[in-house]
Amino acid sequence: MLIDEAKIKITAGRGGNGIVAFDKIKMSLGPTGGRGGNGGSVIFVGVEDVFALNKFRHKKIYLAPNGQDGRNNRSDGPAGKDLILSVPIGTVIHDLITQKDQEITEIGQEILIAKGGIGGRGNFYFRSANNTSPKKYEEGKPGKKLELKLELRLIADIGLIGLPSAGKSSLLNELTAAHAKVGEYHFTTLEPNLGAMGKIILADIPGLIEGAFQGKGLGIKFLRHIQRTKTLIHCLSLESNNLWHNYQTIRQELEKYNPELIKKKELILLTKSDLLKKDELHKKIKELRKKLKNSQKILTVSIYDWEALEELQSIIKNNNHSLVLKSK
Ligand SMILES: Nc1nc2c(ncn2[C@@H]2O[C@H](COP(=O)(O)OP(=O)(O)OP(=O)(O)O)[C@@H](O)[C@H]2O)c(=O)[nH]1
Ligand SMILES: [Mg+2]
Repeated sequence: MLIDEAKIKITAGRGGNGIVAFDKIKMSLGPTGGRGGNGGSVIFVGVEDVFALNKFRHKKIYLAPNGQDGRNNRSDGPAGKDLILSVPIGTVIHDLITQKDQEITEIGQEILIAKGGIGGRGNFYFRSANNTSPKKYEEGKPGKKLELKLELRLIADIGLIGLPSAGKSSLLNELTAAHAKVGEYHFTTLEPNLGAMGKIILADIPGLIEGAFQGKGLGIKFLRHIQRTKTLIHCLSLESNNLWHNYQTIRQELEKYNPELIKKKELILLTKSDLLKKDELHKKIKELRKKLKNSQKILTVSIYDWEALEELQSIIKNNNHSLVLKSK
């Protein structure tokens, strides 16, 4: 199961206290109390593994270790170790109190999200000409505490969308080395699948239906994964006798979710062309073209038609020079 959203609480470590100490042999040599170590910080780091949010499903509270108190002989207490939490690239870290968002977009990228508290100074640091035996020290400061929502927005170049059973997963499997589950029944795909065509990442999004926006079917929560794609491949099964209606159904759900989605570059892909005779196919394309703006690109494909699959692959490649992932 792909966990793409998690709420967690994190607390950075507290700084250790400074201490009061004096040279034991000769009191007159003065103060020697060291500084407390800094508390550990909480740091997020980007990784390729899209399942990296799964660990937050059960464990919700994360504490970085505290710094230790200062030591005698002017020694500082050891600092608390930073707590490193790995999250998939494409994770938005949302601060639930300040509403501020930060994003992890690259593998290895680090974001210091909660800084550990500073250790307090020991009495060694308070010595002066007037006071050669100070008993003053500072307490360590608390680490930052945050409530966060982590939200994964897959970084795919291309999103495959459409009604259930339009053939999205079958296509993903043909175009990439993915092994997405394919089934005759609706809603075979319950979570987005990813596949790579060279450096181009394709996301197969679970089927949408009319009313998905209100939670019908699997709802629209997976649409967040195509917010960053530049191109959508809208799959329409040629089994249907009303392609235009099917097309509009999906477009409306996209628009209700985010009007920006329907401004994305779109390729209309008529799937399962092997099920129709040539004249039937042409009739359906003609009908659809009448309703669409002329500029709209329509392509037909079947998973049993190698030529069409190759053409689709080359169109995707040629249209995606600017979409190639930086981190790949
Ligand atoms: N004849 C024919 N059948 C196809 C083709 N592509 C997919 N199918 C069949 O259509 C059915 C649905 O395919 P899927 O790939 O699971 O469809 P999907 O769009 O991923 O469906 P959901 O995950 O439920 O949204 C399966 O029985 C496939 O074998 C095709 O090109 N030709
Ligand atoms: Mg599917």
